[in-house]
Amino acid sequence: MMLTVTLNAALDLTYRVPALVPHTTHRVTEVIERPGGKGVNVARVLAALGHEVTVTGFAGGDTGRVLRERLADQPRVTVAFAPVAGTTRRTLAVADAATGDTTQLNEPGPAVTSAEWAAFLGSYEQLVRRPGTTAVALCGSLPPGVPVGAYALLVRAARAAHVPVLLDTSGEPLRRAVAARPDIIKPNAEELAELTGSHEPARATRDARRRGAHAVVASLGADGLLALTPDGGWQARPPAPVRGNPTGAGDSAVAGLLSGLAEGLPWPDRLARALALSAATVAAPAAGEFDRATYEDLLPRVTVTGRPAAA
Ligand code: TA6
Repeated sequence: MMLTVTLNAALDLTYRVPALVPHTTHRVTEVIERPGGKGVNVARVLAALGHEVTVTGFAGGDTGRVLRERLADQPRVTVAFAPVAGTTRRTLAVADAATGDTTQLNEPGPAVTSAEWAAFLGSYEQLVRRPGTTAVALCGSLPPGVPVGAYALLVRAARAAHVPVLLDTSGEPLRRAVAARPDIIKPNAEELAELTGSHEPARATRDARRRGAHAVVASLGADGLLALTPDGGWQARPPAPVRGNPTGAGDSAVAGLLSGLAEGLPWPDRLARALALSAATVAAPAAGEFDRATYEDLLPRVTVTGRPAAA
């Protein structure tokens, strides 16, 4: 059983328009509504891969109710959100069919009180210590009211319970939590540069490890995934770019890394899976989903170069 934490869950809405032109009215040609927020997307991909997964975080108000109901319908997903008096946010992705570009608009999320945060912490400690929890993923932005050191606390609790923990966030919450020594972080190039001050990915991944992360997997868009781990360093590259909606591609990479970790795959295989899943999500209509045919086609064609650490 894996656990994903989405403190700022969302109901994700995607509008497809023929071409996005500022200052004009658009006729939407397709509307997609899905449970979202990064950890929720990770959970949906893990479940589609056949893993049992529990989702936690906060859910409240009408959108929170819809989120719980939709997720409860998903096979292999157990819903364990903590309540919040405020209303779970919505996000809007506007997909421009002409260019293939997506414009993302994310609400800030509900204000979380200190009592709600304390109640969540108690339930998280229980979930992470539950026998059979194989890994935990901490994903996404923090809603207002949640302390900036939240992920550092959650990383420490997972490590105290001897459960491997993967962190996918940005900014100050990432900087503080890296010092708590997560097993894996998965920043994109921008988040890694913000953390380390270096725009050179090889140097920045080394720096992020020095700051405390055991393994760093940087997602570099068309350049694939760059990993620096205690077992060695590798780069996974896609055979060709995939066109489509990139929203949620990083979440699917996290699901690939986590499932590979839980199955005991060696790092190169984990990276190949993460990259193929990420590209297969670009080929799918929404975050938290992937095109299985694209995944199966790409997986054997991902190139992984690098080497294990010297013994
Ligand atoms: O990665 C895509 C996505 O997970 C969307 O589904 C949306 O809910 C958003 O990102 C949330 O990201 P944030 O950083 O605002 O927590």
